[in-house]
Amino acid sequence: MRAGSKILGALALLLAGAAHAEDGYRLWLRAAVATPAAATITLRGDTRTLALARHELAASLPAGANVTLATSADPAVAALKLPFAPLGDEGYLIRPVTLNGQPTVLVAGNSDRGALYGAFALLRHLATGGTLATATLTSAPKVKLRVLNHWDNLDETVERGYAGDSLWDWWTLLDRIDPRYTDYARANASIGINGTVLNNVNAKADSLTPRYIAKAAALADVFRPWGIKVYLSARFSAPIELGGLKTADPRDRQVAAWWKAKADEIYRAIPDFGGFLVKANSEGQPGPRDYGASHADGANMLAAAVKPHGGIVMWRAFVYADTDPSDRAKQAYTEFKPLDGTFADNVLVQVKNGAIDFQPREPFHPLFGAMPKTPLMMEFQITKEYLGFATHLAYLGPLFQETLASATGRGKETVATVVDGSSEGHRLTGMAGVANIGRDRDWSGSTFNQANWYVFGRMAWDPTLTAEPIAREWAQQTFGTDARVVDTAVTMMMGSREAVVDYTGPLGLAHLMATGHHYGPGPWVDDLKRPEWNPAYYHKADRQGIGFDRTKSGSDAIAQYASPIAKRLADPGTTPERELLWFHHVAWDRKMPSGRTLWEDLVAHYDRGVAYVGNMRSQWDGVRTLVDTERWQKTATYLAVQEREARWWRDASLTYWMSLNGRPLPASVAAPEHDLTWYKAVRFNYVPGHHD
Ligand code: BDP
Repeated sequence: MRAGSKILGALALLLAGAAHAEDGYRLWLRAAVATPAAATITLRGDTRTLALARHELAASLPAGANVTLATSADPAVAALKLPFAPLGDEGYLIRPVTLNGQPTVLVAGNSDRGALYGAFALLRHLATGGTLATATLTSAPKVKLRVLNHWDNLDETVERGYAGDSLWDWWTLLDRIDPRYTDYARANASIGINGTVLNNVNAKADSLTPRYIAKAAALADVFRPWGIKVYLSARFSAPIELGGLKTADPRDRQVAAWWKAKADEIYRAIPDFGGFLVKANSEGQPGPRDYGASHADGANMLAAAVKPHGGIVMWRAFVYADTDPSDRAKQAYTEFKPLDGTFADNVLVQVKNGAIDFQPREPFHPLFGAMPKTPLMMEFQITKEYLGFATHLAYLGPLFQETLASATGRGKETVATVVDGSSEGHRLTGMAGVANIGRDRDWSGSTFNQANWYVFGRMAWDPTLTAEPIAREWAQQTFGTDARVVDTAVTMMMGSREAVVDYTGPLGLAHLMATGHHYGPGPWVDDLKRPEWNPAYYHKADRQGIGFDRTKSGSDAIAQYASPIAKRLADPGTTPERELLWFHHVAWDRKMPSGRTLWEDLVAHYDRGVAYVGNMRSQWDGVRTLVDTERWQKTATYLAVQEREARWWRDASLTYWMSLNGRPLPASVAAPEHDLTWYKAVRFNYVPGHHD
């Protein structure tokens, strides 16, 4: 190579480095001092996890800091008689102490994982304006299993994924361990996530073959020191597909023996394998109901297979059938509630936050609180299938908080106290989030989407945390502590989910998006083969009114809630306005608390949603010079997309509602840009996240 081209090569590398410098790869883990190693970090103990914790601290602690990483088993630490008991397996304690005559900040847990979480907590404390002198922190997770669900396929596509291909390069795995696997584990550990389901709930049996078990084991080896266990989605018919059996009936001895042998095989490769996640008898997936057996029969058979190894089964309650003519919102409860008390003690039933499907707003799922003898695991969707994919800015903290804080109507119980087990004294507890992570450089498709991964982890650790402070700590770690940027980001984020509700389905409307890929509006769709796949099924709009009557005169879904809640929901006047059309069919002319008619209010919501996005754009413009160019620009571009699409949603929806109700728009409201035929004709192919 000639000298000139060498220099050019070096320059290209440098530029590539610079181009990558602020591309979002580093997520919220950006704090790093100019002179690492200037701090004194003492390790009391010799594990890989403690070494990782030291490495984290070494990269970020200010010069002169003196920190000790330890577990409570260390004799010198034990001698301090600190309150370790309440920390459990994974909690941490941070405080200034004197150890061996030296002042130091102790970061410790009962396990090395606790110490690792403590190290990240200390860094978070420092990155959000705290000092070492004020570093007195204690925390233990309220939820035991804090798990990401990857809907990743073996062909490396991601169902409902909007951040590129799967992070798992299944094809090269085992030979090649992508450094991103480590970076992924590190990011998860920093927010307390301790499990990951590697493959799609719409599972292929191939994931359970020796070839793929070996690949999963390679990932488990990378994740283990970060405190993360691997789980697999299991296809219920695998004994037929892989084992050559004639049936997958869970009551069949050979079937149970096949699963037991399969579990033994997995545990030989992955000794700390977490267990199975199962989607059964839902949207065409096989399951025990195919044989007249119950969901509990299926779950318990798998649970018996993993039990000797300490594994668990997460059995999803997301079921609805085209053979069942009842309200889709009722079906999971109808099927699962009678099974309460029949599940093995290593089974969790995983319930989506709402009774339909991850809509921008749903009332909390009536199963929460209704199955006291069964640990119910929360399932949130972090990927924004219904909230604008990766391009729309929608911070999900308020959605998660709204669900978790919902009172179930049984004494002081809330969804959070059901999920964290405190209501019924369950020790096995869990929260799952459908991941928004892919191979994009910024992991989640946009900088602000990273906040949804972040807030999921933080709320899984403690479901009583609230959205705003988490948004703030995320923004401080992601953009730096300049208050102008942080305040702007937090203000934008906090109203952003409500804006999506406003421009896609205000006042309790839901499931109005286009078919299959779910991109954009399609409230007029009414010709799909399953009734409950049609938006028209959900809004039931006609000339007189709009909304789904779920009271006694309708599907009576409200009877699935505890009586104080059911009572409140029985009357449109006492139903929270934001859920009105979820529970009631309401006349367009109904007088609303605002003094306007329902129709006028509906229009106002659509307009408010669009205006909010416009506002976010101008707020973001205001911090242009304060945020690095690459992240600023991508966000600005996506906000422009969002504004265009918010208007599209608003215009298409209003045009359609007007075609049904024959009402004019209120005075001074902007007319939709096109007519209904135009909106109906809009078609898209090759939409991300949809691979049919
Ligand atoms: C829906 C998705 C579909 C998933 C399903 C599920 O559209 O892709 O397979 O939920 O959760 O939200 O099983």
